[in-house]
Amino acid sequence: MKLIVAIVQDEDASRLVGKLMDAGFGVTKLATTGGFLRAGNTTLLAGVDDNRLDDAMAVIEKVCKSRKQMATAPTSMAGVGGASYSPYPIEVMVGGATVFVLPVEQFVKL
Ligand code: 2BA
Repeated sequence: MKLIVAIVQDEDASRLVGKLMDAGFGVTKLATTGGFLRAGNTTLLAGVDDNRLDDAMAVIEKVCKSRKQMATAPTSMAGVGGASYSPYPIEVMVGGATVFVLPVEQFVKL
């Protein structure tokens, strides 16, 4: 078994959860925040059997779109009291999905 950790954009999250559930996968949805943009995104946890990993990845790839996002990103100059922010908006291309696949040592429901 594998654990898929997929960081996706909020806009894609509900549809992706629906499609994964329709395909028979169990999913947990977490509200998360990206470290660079400091904006909300969504992290999905899905435990999948090894022989269904490719199916789950295909669903994620189909649903998640890359988008340009304007952001006032933190600069590397740390000011008093924390990171400072550039006054100029920058354009970044945000995935798709950032996906980690981890081996699962044990899966139990108690
Ligand atoms: P954020 O950290 O808010 O990053 C949003 C987007 O900003 C990134 O999109 C990338 O296009 C850009 N970006 C990030 N760091 C940058 C930098 N130092 N300089 C210039 N541009 C930068 P994605 O790469 O698609 O990442 C989307 C979200 O996935 C990230 O949101 C973060 O929450 C997560 N993520 C990405 N890589 C990760 C990693 N190695 N470990 C954990 N989470 C990760």
